[in-house]
Amino acid sequence: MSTNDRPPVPAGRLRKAPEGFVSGDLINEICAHGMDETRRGFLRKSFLAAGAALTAGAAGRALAATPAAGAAAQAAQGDPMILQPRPWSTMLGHPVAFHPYGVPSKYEANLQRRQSPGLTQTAQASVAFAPLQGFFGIITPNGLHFERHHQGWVDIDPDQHRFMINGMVKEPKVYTMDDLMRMPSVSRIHFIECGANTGMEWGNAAVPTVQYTHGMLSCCEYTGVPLKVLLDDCGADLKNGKYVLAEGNDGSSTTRTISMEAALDDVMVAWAMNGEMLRPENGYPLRLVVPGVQGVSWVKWLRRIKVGDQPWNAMNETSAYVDLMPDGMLRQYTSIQECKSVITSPSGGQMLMGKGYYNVSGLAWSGRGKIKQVDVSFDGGRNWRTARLETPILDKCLTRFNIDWVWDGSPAILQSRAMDSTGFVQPRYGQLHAVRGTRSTYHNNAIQSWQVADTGEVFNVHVE
Ligand SMILES: Nc1nc2c(c(=O)[nH]1)N[C@H]1C(S)=C(S)[C@@H](COP(=O)(O)O)O[C@H]1N2
Ligand SMILES: [Mo]
Repeated sequence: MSTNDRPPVPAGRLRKAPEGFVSGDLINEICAHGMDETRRGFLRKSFLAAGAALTAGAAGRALAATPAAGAAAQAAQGDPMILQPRPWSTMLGHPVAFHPYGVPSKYEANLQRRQSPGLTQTAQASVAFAPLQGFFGIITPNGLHFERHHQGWVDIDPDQHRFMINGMVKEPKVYTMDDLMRMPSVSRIHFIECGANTGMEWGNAAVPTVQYTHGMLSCCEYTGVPLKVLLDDCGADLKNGKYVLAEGNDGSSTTRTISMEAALDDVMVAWAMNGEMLRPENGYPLRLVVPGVQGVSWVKWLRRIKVGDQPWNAMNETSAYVDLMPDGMLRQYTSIQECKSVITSPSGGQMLMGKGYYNVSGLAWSGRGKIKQVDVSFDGGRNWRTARLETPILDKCLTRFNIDWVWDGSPAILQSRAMDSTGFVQPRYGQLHAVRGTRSTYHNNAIQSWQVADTGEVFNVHVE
């Protein structure tokens, strides 16, 4: 079905997910024991209660804006919202620069990064998930970028920050921010995904919304200087230097080994995201951008790059960010984030408000290149239709897909399956489990399933 021959059915409406209303205990329980009918019942109740609270409260815009055709029909029936003067059309507006730095509308207050109560966290070693269900297109707004810190975030005075390159180089050098920002810069759009994204879902459908299943994912335009330029500047030994070590300046001193091949390819020493300086939470004033590679290598508050001839086996390369394989061995140095996708609307915790047309929308990405195709199934993987890919379609970048769906009111299971430019196809859980077992935490790129009940409620379910 193309956009031009949409059937003449009433437009379906979507109630937004009331994130943050599900009790932490419930999520803990689901994480520990998986989903069953009792827990599903509790979930349903908490979402219904939250829905009521939302309609009553300030965020009363619980129903998505009615699409144009629906609005026109209402006007014909005498909708006072369009026929009568509205309060805001007869009052003085706010002055310019009322907010010298702009803030979102108060009606969008529900859209926040959130911590999952189901994860063990301390105030510092923690993660806040991005609300993917509320994003449009491919760019993550800076204030909603996911956050992952091993030892809290710091706000470093750029005048006090120094960046060093040493190890197997002709001339070790220390750069100030001014030095770096004078160098030839590039700007590129890339996704960043924590290797632990979707980690809670290895065994069973565990958490209720896409924010918690896939929200350790963001996508920005980064500006910085290619690492290659700096390695050249210091005369790196490219014959014997096979790796670089990136080191952060926070309390965790996060360090990661990166291959020289990647370092000379598209790795950037970046100071900006989405047209402004990095946010402190994301590494201000300097972070490494390692396109296609898991988030832990994107070292924040970057202070040093060391050139060496073998991997360093740092803490985050031996005890964390390693993949537990079925034979009990740990796989080290998995870096590339393989091809993956997820439907963000409708998604878990949302509610379809009646039969009719829905624009099903989601995100696809691959650490190996571009997205070539995304197929969507509405019957749990039996039949597939190809989605529309929105432009731009970039290397190692989120790609937005959309597809038309007319919901007939009966139960459905929605899935998306991405293919990248290498021909790699995103696996089903059954395929992933066959190779990787079920005890891993990291690098879960399996096909996500959302079950739509006949009531319109959408649930996270696990389909092997
Ligand atoms: N210095 C430093 N760099 C770091 C981390 C950290 O704790 N300290 N966390 C890493 C991890 S595990 C991830 S997933 C990404 C998260 O980046 P973000 O917080 O900008 O989303 O940063 C990486 N870089
Ligand atoms: Mo991470």
